[in-house]
Amino acid sequence: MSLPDSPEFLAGVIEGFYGPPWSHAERLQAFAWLRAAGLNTYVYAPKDDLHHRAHWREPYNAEDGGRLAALVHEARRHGLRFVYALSPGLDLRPGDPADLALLRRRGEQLLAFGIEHFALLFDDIPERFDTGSIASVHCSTTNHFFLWLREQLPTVRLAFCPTPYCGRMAERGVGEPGYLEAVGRELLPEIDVFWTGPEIISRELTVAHVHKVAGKLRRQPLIWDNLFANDYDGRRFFCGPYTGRSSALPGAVRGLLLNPNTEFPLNFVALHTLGAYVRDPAAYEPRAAYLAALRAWWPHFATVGAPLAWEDFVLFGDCYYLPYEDGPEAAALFERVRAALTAKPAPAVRAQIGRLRDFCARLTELKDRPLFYALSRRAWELREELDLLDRYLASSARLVASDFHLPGTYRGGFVPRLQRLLAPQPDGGFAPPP
Ligand code: GDL
Repeated sequence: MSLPDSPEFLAGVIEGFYGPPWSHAERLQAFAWLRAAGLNTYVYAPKDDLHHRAHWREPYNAEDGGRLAALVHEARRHGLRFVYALSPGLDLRPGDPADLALLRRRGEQLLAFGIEHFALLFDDIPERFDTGSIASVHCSTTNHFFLWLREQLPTVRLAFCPTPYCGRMAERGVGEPGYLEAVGRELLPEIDVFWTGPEIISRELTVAHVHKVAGKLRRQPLIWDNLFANDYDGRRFFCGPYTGRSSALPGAVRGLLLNPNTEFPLNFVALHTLGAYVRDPAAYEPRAAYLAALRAWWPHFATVGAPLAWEDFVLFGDCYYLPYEDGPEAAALFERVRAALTAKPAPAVRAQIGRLRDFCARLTELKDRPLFYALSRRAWELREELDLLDRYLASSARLVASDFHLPGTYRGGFVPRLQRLLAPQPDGGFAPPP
């Protein structure tokens, strides 16, 4: 049985997003945060690292290889499991002995760097094999790699990411119908299988859901959790608590790995609340864990000027909570502002807006410059909106102009115009607005 306190249970981070990979220094910082949060695993899988995906056949040159070997060494020093993932699916030639040899050549070099735990990922790839079953090709490639690795290193571990990696994809027959059942039959039972839950970004993960997929896969899944991923929306980031996961989940899976915000500095709360959840899922209380993690993160918000206010920080964090949920203070502010629009003037609401707007502006004073750079565009945008609302609430007119919010520059651009062409409907579909 997998238990969170067993070294076999993987809990930590998968650097598995699109966009700029973390730097070496950020990964070292990630190791320190993982250790402080009581987590045990880091998975190297940055989608846009050429050696991981587009150029998966290419071994590292001496300089890059040296840096990776140093990273592996540091992970071990921090007591962490280092997992190296390869994504050969973009252009893998099914059953081609030359490709299998190239895969082994990558494995050889990575083993020489001290890596003992691997993954092969087949997510987000074109569905274009015209011969035979795609699931069988993925399973036989992975089985081949695993058996070869095990000859080199008997204790090696390997994980596999299927092409349909969430409930919705499996229902739609992504990859091919019956893909998961084929994995259950054909993938060697020692190999772990990644799963993101009912959705790519799963609001909830229940034991019932996981049992159902475990039945198909014939093993407990290894959760690749995209709750905090923000690569799909450059305007957002997520610093709310790990939540929506049943307290019995850790007993039903082989591990929980967060694929978090692309901007490394924004992941403090994600990692620390995952740590609190894994330590004691039954006692875990998301809001309390959030506030405790914010407290621990607060020193990073020291400024070169007067200190920022803790209450403003909590409200700011609540504005960037979770994909499906604003934090309670942001949700309350939203309702107050909405009500004030038709009941002007609203001095109390304006005062709160003003404080949050000033907090955003003063982030420029952060001593932690990488943190400020990660926040700056989002905080700028929030500040702009608050400023416009404040101007509106300050006037008794129904129509208010602002010299700082002008057509063309403000909310301008091709993408926002495209976005207005189709409006989301209450049932989840899209249609042109009336
Ligand atoms: C995905 C990708 C992941 C990406 C995430 C969020 C998996 C298995 N793959 O589908 O790389 O970061 O969505 O956009 O989750």
